[in-house]
Amino acid sequence: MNRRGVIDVMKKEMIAMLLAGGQGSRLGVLTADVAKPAVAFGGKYRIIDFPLSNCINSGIDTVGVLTQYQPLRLNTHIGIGIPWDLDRNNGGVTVLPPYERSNNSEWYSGTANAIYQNIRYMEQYNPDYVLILSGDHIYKMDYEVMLDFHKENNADVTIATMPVPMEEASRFGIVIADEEKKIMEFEEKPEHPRSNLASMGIYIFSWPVLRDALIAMKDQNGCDFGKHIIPYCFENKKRLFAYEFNGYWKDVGTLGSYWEANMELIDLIPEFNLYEEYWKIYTKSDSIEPQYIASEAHVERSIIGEGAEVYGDVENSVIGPNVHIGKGTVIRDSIVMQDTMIGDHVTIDKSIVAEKCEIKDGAVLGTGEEAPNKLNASIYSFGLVTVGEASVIPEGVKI
Ligand code: ADQ
Ligand code: ADP
Repeated sequence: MNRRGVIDVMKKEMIAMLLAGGQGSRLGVLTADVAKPAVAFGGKYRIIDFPLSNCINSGIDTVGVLTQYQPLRLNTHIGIGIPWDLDRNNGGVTVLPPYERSNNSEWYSGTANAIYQNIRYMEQYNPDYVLILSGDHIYKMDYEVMLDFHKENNADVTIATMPVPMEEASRFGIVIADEEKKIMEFEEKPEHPRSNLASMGIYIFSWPVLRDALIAMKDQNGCDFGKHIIPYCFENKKRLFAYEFNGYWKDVGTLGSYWEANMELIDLIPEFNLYEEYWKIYTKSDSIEPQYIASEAHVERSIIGEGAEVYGDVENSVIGPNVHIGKGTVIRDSIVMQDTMIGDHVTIDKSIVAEKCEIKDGAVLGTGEEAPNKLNASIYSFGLVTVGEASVIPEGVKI
């Protein structure tokens, strides 16, 4: 209710701000032309579908998506949010491109700076809480449960955390919490981590606390949550709590982790299950004709997207929509993204082939050699062979 006694229809208890602007340089040729959150995943989805679906499944109906790097495909994918039921006039999904460009840079200067630039977007909903999310994690999480935890602890900031292997801890923000889960220390990507409880880069802030911190730190160069906002909250004696998450969560920031997360989908009892009725992952889907598996084809332990046509052998692989796989071709332990044409008698082993490629007859990808590829800069070879979007691999070439 506002002072005129009118119910404030824009008021939201919690809104989400989804950071989808990172360059994703560690994904190499896969992100040469598309933002990391727009990269295909699991034969049907794009990475951003996971946090967006989590929002809608958690009852959050207002999501701002902060883009910056190569946002075209991301924009087309999100559209007006229909697949996630985020297309209402009240709230819904809003793509927020950078508008205040700092000194000859086209970028938001850091994660928190990106959020700061959209302070008015957040204010219009007069939220009690703001949820900050990353656009490049594969997981299912009920943010509502995290919000309950935040409220029970009367927290100012709640950070979702997960134990990670000690040897990987220095890639993350590291948290030291007491028995009540109150955070005693936080260090962003410490060289010598003293705990293996990692920040998942998912935060709930009580809105006035976030607002003050963003304004106080606004002139900070490259203002970032882990480097500036969280330390600022500490210095100002805010109540920070660690919410421990126990489910599957993967930061698919590297080619290895991206490949692994796809492979984990095809286990008999996958560690990460796409088939749960109560927590659906929604995506933009075109109406594509059914897949066709020819009599000479042989398919084992694989995900095959709609509209795919298979005449060869596919084992332990994730094949996207509208992929053609020719006769006598063998695909093993690989990811092939949508609209790729694979000719006859091709071998693809432990490789990632991006969208719209053409792999001509007799080509061999992934012969186990680790030599750098000299053929074309859009192809990487280091254990995993990676072929960038719209590449053409000529007949008989070995990579
Ligand atoms: P990082 O993984 O290094 O650390 P960061 O590069 O800050 O994450 O990116 C977070 C998210 O924001 C990504 O989804 C990225 O795409 C996006 N992004 C990056 N810069 C952006 C910008 N300027 N505008 C819009 N979006 C942007 C963070 C935390 C760590 C934590 C890990 C967990 O800082 O403490 O451990 O996430 O993965
Ligand atoms: P990665 O670390 O693989 O590149 P991220 O998605 O985490 O992937 O994106 C962070 C990347 O985004 C940084 O490595 C950096 O290259 C780029 N980036 C983010 N903000 C800026 C900025 N203000 N100016 C230039 N590059 C930026």
